[in-house]
Formats: sequence, structure tokens, C-alpha cells
Amino acid sequence: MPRDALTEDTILPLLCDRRIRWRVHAYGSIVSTNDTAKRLAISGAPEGTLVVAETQTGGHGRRGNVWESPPGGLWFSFVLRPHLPPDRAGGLSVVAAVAVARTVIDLVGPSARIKWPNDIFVGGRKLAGVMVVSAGEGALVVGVGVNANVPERELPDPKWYEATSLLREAGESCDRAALLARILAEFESRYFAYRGPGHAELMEEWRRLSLVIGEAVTATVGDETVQGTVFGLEDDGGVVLRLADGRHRKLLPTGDVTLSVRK
Ligand code: BT5
Repeated sequence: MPRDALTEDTILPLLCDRRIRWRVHAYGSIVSTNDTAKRLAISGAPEGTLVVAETQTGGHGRRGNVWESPPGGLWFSFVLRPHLPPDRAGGLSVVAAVAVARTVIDLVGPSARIKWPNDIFVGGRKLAGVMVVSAGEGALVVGVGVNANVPERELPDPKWYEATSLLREAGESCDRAALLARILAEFESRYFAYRGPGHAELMEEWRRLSLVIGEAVTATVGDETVQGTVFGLEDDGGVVLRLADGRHRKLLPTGDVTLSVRK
């Protein structure tokens, strides 16, 4: 068992006295914390149900993209019941991305940025990914993958995509239960603000942390390739590109879209 094992005993004491009442389901190996959290949500699990695993055998990102989940990472998902209209619920992936980015910035400095829609990048490499899926009536599942104490040799093959870890960036390993508790604290404060009057402030914070605003990007939208400059990020989570002919084109994070910054 790793020194900073993720168990109910190591995690729960760090989550006392929080506004969300956290309930921890900790696993060694699991197919996907998202799949398990979704199942629990559909069978009625309350807000704050948290599923965490040392490794995942079938971790996935948006639209079934593979999420590699070696030991040493922080892979978790949790259930929300936000009572928000559907058009506002989409913004919760912004809440989660900002929470992870803020935590990563505290650990590795301000070079950590959010690459639209919700990837956390450091030095051109992906360190963490966030996604939000619906899970039955009124429930959402937030899934977060952070390459925490993942040594360079265990990171995804750079032949396919460039990844980094907190260990690689900070030069030392962290306590993953404490990391999880920090991310959840950052999440909780913004979650309650987002549901109340703090909505505009959150969106500003998201824009300030963005890696893509003003950058020349290439977007793949299904089979189509679109090139442009990022003009802005909208409150519904969409990105607006200015195309070469001056027209604007808006892309939504829910679509089959990938964005890369042109060098
Ligand atoms: C995401 O998807 O970035 C959201 C990933 C969420 C993963 C968490 S882990 C806990 C929970 N359980 C799950 O099964 N999922 C969630 P997306 O934007 O689709 O990005 C996926 C892409 O990131 C892949 O296609 C790869 O290019 C890249 N990738 C895969 N594994 C990676 C890793 N460990 N580190 C960095 N990049 C990775």
C-alpha cells in the first residue's frame, strides 16, 4: 500500500465540518470511479457521495476517450444534486476546473492554466482532466483525474500525447488525501458561490486562468477542422473563435470538440 494510501480512514477526517456532507467509497482497483459514482447516483446516492480509487482499469474522459490511470494518481468522482436549471448545470465543469487549477497553482506556481474546456496544463503538458456527466434525475457526477505522484516513466507515452504530473513539476510527491481535500475545499466554496450571486466572479476567474484566450488555435469539431483565434469564453462554457474571414464561431464543450493551441 502506498504511504499516502487513499482510504476512508485517511480521507474522511480531512472532510469534516464541510458544507457538503462527504461519504467516501475507496477502492484499490476499479473500472472507473465515474461509472461507479454514476451507478450510485442513479440508485439515489446523496450529494457528496465520493468514489476514489488507487487505479482504474477503464478510466475514461469525454465521449469515451481513454483516461490512463496508473498508480500514484488521484482518480475520483463525486455526486452532486445542485437543483439548478439545466443551462446553468453545465457551468459546474467550470467550477471543477477552476478548483483543480487553483490547487495545482498552489503546488507548482502560476504556470498552471486551464486549456478549454477543462484540462489543466502546465508547460504545454496535461496534468489533470475534469468532466461532468449527468446521472439520472437531478444528479451530476464530477470526475477528476490528477497525475499526482505519477513518475515520468508511468505517464502516458509522449508519442501519443504529452502529459505531466505534480511529482514531475514540483519535484516531490504529495499526500494525495490532503490533495483531494484541498481540491474539494476549493470546489465547495465556488460551488455555493456559483449557485448564488458569485456566478460572474467565477466566470472571471475562469477567464483569468485560461490558457487559450487570444491564442491561435486549431479545433477539431467531429470531422471538421476549424482554425481561428480565441475571442472569448462565454458563461455557458462555450468558446468563441474569430475565424480568418472575421466571422465568429462558437463551440460548446458538450460537442465532439478538441482544441489545440498553435505554436
Ligand atoms: C478529460 O477528458 O480530460 C477528463 C478526464 C477525467 C478522468 C477522471 S479519472 C476519475 C474519473 N473516472 C473516470 O473514468 N474518469 C474520471 P478528455 O477531455 O476527453 O481528455 C482525454 C484525453 O486526455 C485523452 O484522449 C488523452 O489524450 C489524454 N489523457 C489520457 N490519460 C491521460 C493522463 N493520465 N494524463 C494526461 N492526459 C491524459
